[in-house]
Amino acid sequence: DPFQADPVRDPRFIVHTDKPRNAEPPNEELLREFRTSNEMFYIRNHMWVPVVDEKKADEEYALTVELPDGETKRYTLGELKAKFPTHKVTAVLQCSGNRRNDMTRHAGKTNGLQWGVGAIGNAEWEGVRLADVLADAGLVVSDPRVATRKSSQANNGEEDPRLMHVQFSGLEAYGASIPLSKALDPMGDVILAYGMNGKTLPRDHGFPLRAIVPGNVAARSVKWLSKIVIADEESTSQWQRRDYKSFGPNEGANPDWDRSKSIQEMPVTSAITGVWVGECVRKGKAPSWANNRQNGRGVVDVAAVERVIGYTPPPDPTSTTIPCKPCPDQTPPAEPVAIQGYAYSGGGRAIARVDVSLDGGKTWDQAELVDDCSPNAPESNNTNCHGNKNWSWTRWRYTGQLPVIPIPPSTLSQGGEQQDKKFCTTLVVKATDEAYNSQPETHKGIYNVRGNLATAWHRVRICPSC
Ligand code: MTE
Ligand code: MO
Repeated sequence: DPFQADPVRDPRFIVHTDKPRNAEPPNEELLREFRTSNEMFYIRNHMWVPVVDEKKADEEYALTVELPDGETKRYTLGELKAKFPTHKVTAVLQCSGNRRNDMTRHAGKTNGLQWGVGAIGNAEWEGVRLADVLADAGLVVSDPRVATRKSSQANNGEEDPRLMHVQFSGLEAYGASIPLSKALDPMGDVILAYGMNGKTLPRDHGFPLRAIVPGNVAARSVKWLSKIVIADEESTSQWQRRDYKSFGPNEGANPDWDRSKSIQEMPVTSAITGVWVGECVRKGKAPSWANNRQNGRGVVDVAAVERVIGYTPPPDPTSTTIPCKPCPDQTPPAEPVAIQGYAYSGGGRAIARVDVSLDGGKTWDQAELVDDCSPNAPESNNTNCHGNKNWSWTRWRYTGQLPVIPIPPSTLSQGGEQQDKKFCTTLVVKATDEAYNSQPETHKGIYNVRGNLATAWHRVRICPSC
C-alpha cells in the first residue's frame, strides 16, 4: 500500500477521497485568517505522498534542470537554499475544480471531485526564484519583448520564452508545465518553495520542494518537485494535455482535448463562506465585525431584533433550511444578516469590487473589502502580501437586513394549524477584477464535462422560518 506512509491529517477536513487524499476545510475554517493555516490548507493529491527523509533532505534531495540542448544541472536542496536569494510570495492556490459541485447542481453531471468552495487557500510561500535557478543553470533567452521565433537569425538562435515551456515533474510521476515567459517574468514571482507560512513545507503540500506559480491554476504548482525541463512543447502529462482544460457546453463527454488550451491564469471567482442570521448576529455569535458595521443599508440595529434565529452554514452552503419555530403572524420581520467570503482573480489581477444581493439578484449592494494587504492593514497582523502583483484572495464582509418576504398562501395553515412557514431567499455574490472581468450569472453557459472553472455567481439559499 503506497499510501501507508501518508501523513496524519486534521480530522476537521471534509474528505472527498482517502487514497489518494483529497480534502477541503469546512467553511468555518476556510476564512478564519487571511493566510490559511498549513493544517487546514486543502489537499489535492493524485497519488501517494512521496517519502523524503527530513534529516537528509538538504544533502540528498536533488533537483535536476535540463536545458533545451540536453545539458543538465543538478542542485541539492541545500545548494538551492545556500546559493540563491530567498524570495517570499503570498499567493492563492486554487484547484480548477473549486466549486465544481455548484456546476453539477445547476448545470449537469461533471467528472471529477465534487469540491465545495474550499479547494482554495492563501499562504506565504518561501523559496528561490525559478528565474535565478534557470539563469544559473545556463539558460540563455532572448528579450521577451522581441517577437522572434526560436532559432531565427534575429535572435542568434536563442530561445524565445513565449514559445517555450517549463516542464515540472514530481517524485510520484505527476507533471505539468507553464510558459517560460511566466517563469522569467520579473513581476511573475514564480518560485521553488521550501517554506509555507514560516514553517517547513508540509509533506502534503510538497515537502521538500514545490513550484509555486502565483496567479495560475494550482495544477501547475507541482509538488515534490524533482525535475525541470525547458522544452519547446508543453508537458506531455495527462494533467497538462487533458484534465486541466475547459470546454464548451456543446462538447459533451468526448471533447476535442487537443484543440482546447490548457488552463493557466485563473478567471475571477468569489464565494460565500459564512452566513449569520438573527440571533447569531444579535447575541454576538457572528464574528465581531458583524456588529454595528456601516454598509450601504446602514448600521444593523441588532438589539432591535427580538426574534431568535440562529444559523451556521453547513459545509456546503448552497441550500439550507433553518428549523421552524411557531410563527407570530404571517410575515417575518426583517432579520439582520452578516455574510463573509472570498474573491479572487488570476494573473495577479486585484479584486475591484464585490457585489452582494440578499434577494436573489433583484437588488445589489457592495460588500466591504477587508484590508489585509496595505502596510497598516488593521487586521493583517502586519501580514505583507509579499510579491509583485495581487496573488492573494480578497476577504469581504457584508451586513444588512434580510428582505421581508410574505408567506405564500399555499404554505398557510390548514384548519388552524401552523405549518411550514418558510421565507426563503437567495444570497448572491459576484466579484469584478481590475480588468472589469466579472463572473457569469449561471453555470449553464460555462458548463463543461470536466466541471472546471465553475465561477458563476455564488448563490446560497437560506430559509429562516418562524
Ligand atoms: N503536484 C504533484 N506532484 N502531485 C499532485 O497530485 N496536484 C496538483 C498540484 N501539484 C499535484 C501536484 C493540483 S491539481 C493541485 S490543485 C495542487 O497541487 C494542490 O496543492 P495542495 O495539495 O498543496 O493544496
Ligand atoms: Mo487541482
